[in-house]
Amino acid sequence: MTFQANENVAPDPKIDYFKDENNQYGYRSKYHAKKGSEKNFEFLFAIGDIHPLVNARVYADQYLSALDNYIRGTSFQSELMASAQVWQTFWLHSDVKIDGDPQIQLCLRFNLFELNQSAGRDENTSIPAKGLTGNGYGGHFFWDTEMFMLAFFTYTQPQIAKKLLMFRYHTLNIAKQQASEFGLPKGAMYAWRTINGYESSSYWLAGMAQFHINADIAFAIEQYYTITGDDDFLKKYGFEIILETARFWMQYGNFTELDGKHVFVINKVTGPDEYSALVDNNYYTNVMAQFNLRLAIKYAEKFKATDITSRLNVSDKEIDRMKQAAELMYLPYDKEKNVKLQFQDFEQLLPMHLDQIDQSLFPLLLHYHPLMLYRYQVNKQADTIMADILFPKGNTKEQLIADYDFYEPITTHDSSLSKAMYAIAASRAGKKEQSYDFFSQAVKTDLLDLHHNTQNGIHAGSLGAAWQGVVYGFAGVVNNAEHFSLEPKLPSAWNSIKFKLRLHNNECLFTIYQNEVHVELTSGKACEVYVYDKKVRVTSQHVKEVCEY
Ligand code: IFM
Repeated sequence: MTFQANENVAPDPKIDYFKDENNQYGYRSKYHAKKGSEKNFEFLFAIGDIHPLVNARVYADQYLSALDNYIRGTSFQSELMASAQVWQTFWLHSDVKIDGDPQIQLCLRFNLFELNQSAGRDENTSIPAKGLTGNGYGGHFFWDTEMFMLAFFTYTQPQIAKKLLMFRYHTLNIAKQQASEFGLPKGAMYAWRTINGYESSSYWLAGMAQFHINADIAFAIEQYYTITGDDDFLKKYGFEIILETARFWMQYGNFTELDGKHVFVINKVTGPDEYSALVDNNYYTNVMAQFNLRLAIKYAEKFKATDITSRLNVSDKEIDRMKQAAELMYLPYDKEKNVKLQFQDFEQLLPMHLDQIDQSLFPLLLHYHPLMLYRYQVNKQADTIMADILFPKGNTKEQLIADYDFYEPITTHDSSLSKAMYAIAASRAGKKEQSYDFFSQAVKTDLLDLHHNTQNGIHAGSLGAAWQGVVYGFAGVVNNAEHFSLEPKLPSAWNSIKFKLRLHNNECLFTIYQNEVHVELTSGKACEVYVYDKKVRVTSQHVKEVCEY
């Protein structure tokens, strides 16, 4: 869509059109307003994208006539008040207050503001990786939405989370078409980067091959369902996506013999880390695919013999195959080091000593050819560590520490999505100072332009990841739990963190101090909150319960 604003209806010769140093087009026009004077502006919109979800001509007509009617019936003052109201409601439910760190507080609020601004709300759009602030990544949507930003919406404004997931539902047919054109008879293959459902990666090796996007979407649906209990969504839309993405893994992966065992493998994929590509059995991808398959199995059993499973042609035989694949999923692991391997042959790659590389050569992607980087044990961003964060159950603290100590020294954090994830992992591993350092760099990414490229747009995923850093990291909220469950580890310099979260029909206000958690029910009837192994029950609204830890 192009947009233009003219003064006084007729194009004004005084308007100064320009192209700035970042190749962005714009115009300036100065207007000296005298108190009490009036000025008219005309806004022109041109919508010209070919979008399978939107008929541009119909959309433009409808949009412009609705806008026209709307503008005639409103005034600047009433718009200002309505906007203030929207933002007041937003902050009431979604603010995070940090007592004891004003700079981080400012950055965090900036991040939450940008997240809220950027989220699509019409089911035909998601959240671009650069929000609505720049033309970096061509306005495309990635896994950034489901894995880094959506949790914030799901826990605080689930109605927006649902709209974002509906974008994936409306593009499911395109994902199925892509799988079929690719040569897979069944399943859905979501685009790694897209604006309209179709794959837009130009560099398929590091783009399209990031098939984990399929399981990331399934993961986000499960998170939405666990937190909201929205049965209607699951039955009508969510299960179908979970099933079709699970079918993709059954087509792309295969059973084989490896190290003397019968296993299910997923070869030739690119994991989250973009300093490696087209690998066999990426740990993150396989563990997410396993989760995706188990979700499909769980809900196929829940909906067995209903019109839902018959509409989707689910058979017992298909579900049995999925069970075998999930059970036999190959997860590369070095027994001696007690470390999960990023992918099957990761240890055969050359070592890279990041501390011996000159600082001027970072980010490495701007100084080395990808094929050079792919030969080394070096990470652009959190990869296996993400799996540890998402699936903490069954992982001992020793295992987490072993993974952290293995991957942290070889990670450059050249992707802005990395540091907040390492902040969470460090917090859980008991490395308080490192956790705070990583978090504070993640949260300041855009306001302080730490990657020196905010002129191309904010790093929306990083903004959402910073929220996770506070909530999952320092407050220690256990993600996807059926009850509120917290294991706080507050930075020493902070007095408290305060935020609200929703779970089903309850909303609670949590205030976390160094040794106490205060909980207040702000809407709903009653709920249980676990703080480490202690349980408190909140039964009346606005009555504070205190739990020491
Ligand atoms: O999705 C990310 C990816 O993980 C790293 N490169 C940038 C993409 C868009 O933010």
